[in-house]
Amino acid sequence: MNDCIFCKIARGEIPSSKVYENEKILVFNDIEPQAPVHMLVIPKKHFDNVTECDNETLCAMFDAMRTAVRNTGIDKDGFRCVMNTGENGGQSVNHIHMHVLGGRSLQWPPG
Ligand code: DGP
Repeated sequence: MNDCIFCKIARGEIPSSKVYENEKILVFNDIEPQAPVHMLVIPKKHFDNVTECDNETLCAMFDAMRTAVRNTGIDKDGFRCVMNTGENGGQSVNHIHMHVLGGRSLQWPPG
């Protein structure tokens, strides 16, 4: 067992506000929401970041994301998916995760 915070969330050792879950993937609400809807999509298996994750898992993440955006209704007006990666990318939790933001108009480019 490792000390990764998202592994602990995936194992249910730390509570989370779940949006969607299947055998491989968990979607839960971000603890510091930056938009009315701000979800995180993670694989239950640990990968540090997108460069280390296998294609099958990435596909499962995108599949779960599509279900989650439909379930929350943000698919209608649009949303944004972001994977912050590494130091320059602003990744603070080293367990691959996809931010899914929606429910308001989002600015571009990010800072
Ligand atoms: P990033 O900076 O891209 O690595 O994003 C990490 C996100 O994870 C950040 O938006 C806050 C969120 N986060 C960190 N710890 C927790 C937690 O314990 N629970 C939940 N729900 N979100 C967390």
